[in-house]
Amino acid sequence: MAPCSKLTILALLGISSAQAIDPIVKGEPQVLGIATDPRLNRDSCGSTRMQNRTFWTCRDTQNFDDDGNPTWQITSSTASWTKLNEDGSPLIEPFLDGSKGLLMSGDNGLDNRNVYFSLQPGQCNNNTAGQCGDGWRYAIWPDSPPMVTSGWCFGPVTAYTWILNQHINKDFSTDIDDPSVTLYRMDYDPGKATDENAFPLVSVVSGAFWERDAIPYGVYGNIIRNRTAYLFGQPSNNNVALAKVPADSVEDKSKYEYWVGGAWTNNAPSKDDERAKIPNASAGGQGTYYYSNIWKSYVWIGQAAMSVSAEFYITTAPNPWGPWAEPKMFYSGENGSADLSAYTLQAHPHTVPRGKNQIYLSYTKVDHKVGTDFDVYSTPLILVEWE
Ligand SMILES: *[C@@H]1O[C@H](CO)[C@@H](O)[C@H](O)[C@H]1NC(C)=O
Ligand SMILES: *[C@@H]1O[C@H](CO)[C@@H](O)[C@H](O)[C@H]1NC(C)=O
Ligand SMILES: *[C@@H]1O[C@H](CO)[C@@H](O)[C@H](O)[C@H]1NC(C)=O
Ligand SMILES: *[C@@H]1O[C@H](CO)[C@@H](O)[C@H](O)[C@H]1NC(C)=O
Ligand SMILES: CC(=O)N[C@H]1CO[C@H](CO)[C@@H](O)[C@@H]1O
Repeated sequence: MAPCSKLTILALLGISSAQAIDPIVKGEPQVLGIATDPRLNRDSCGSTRMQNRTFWTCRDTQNFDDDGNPTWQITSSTASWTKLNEDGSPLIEPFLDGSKGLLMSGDNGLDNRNVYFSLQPGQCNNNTAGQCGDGWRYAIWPDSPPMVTSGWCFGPVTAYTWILNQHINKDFSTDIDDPSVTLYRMDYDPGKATDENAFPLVSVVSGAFWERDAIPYGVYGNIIRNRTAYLFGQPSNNNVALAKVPADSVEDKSKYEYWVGGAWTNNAPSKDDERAKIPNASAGGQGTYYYSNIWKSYVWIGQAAMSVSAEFYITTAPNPWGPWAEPKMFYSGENGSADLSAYTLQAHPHTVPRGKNQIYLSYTKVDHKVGTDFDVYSTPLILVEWE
């Protein structure tokens, strides 16, 4: 399939103007099936496009045993590839069991045991889960998909992900509310790749790109437009703040600017600075930021704060810094049967064919496997049409 059109390039350059819009769902959203690597039980997948394929990163991953039960060993992050149709939409295939969905593939190492985003020294990296042996673990979990900063259409691809150096107890409580943040870089050259199952190589740019108690810009979401990376951060007080940096200078902290009190400044605000807060920039939970070419609008889609159900919210804005509209609920998906029934609500804007007023959604659905002690995780994929 053709990786890029002239319109894509114009959109990346940010030539068109922007506006806020009022999204209305057209008809009944369609559940297309699940996105799955049938070998794996895992959660919290997000996706980005790398030229002619979709690249996914996910959180905690277990293998299934022969009875279809998850095995004990946890790997804190893994990756996957999926295929696209000629028009850029996800390739939905029939599966052997009669269902259908999006087949995720790729090599997560021997017995799927490679941690994709490496655990750093001091993060109990003697095991793939970051378990420290006393109920505590370093949960090195991506909150948003990799941000591609070059190679959108051809040539080598560079991408980045910021991850909180999160230290949590069994009950998810933490001893550090706002941990430091590791910046990971991914490098991949589709034209030169000889093994289609190999993933982009990951390296650590900095284990503390944002220091402890700083605003974790980039962790909560990102948008690339006009060769600028807009990076959203949400510290533990739940305020959403914004920074920007030229897309080719992500690793250079001196190039960052911060949105404070309605203007850009070179001085990073403190996490509790109310002037850095962007009202209504999300509904509070995990989600996805993007720029919609058809709406000419910035969009956030995701979950409400403290929710564990598959209720999708949306808000839009003419600029990344707002004003953002009041978030509204637009779709309620099937909840899982487990207590933590649904989370990691995501949008997949890069798979919307040119000219279509649509969005693809996914979430982590958690079901209790009847007659066992196990929870199983799935990733339903939904297509929404807009008026
Ligand atoms: C990993 O290291 C931690 C911290 O040193 C230790 O408590 C834990 O028992 C180790 N785990 C394994 C599986 O060796
Ligand atoms: C994607 O493009 C590469 C060349 O850049 C090619 O080798 C590969 O077969 C293509 N894959 C798909 C799924 O179209
Ligand atoms: C794109 O960036 C350039 C240079 O930073 C700036 O002058 C221009 O106003 C920006 N365009 C838009 C649409 O934001
Ligand atoms: C999912 O759970 C929420 C919260 O309990 C509920 O409001 C919603 O109706 C449920 N969705 C479906 C499709 O049952
Ligand atoms: C849902 C939500 O957060 N709404 C807020 C949008 O912004 C205005 C102005 O700050 C608030 O009053 C709303 O509560």
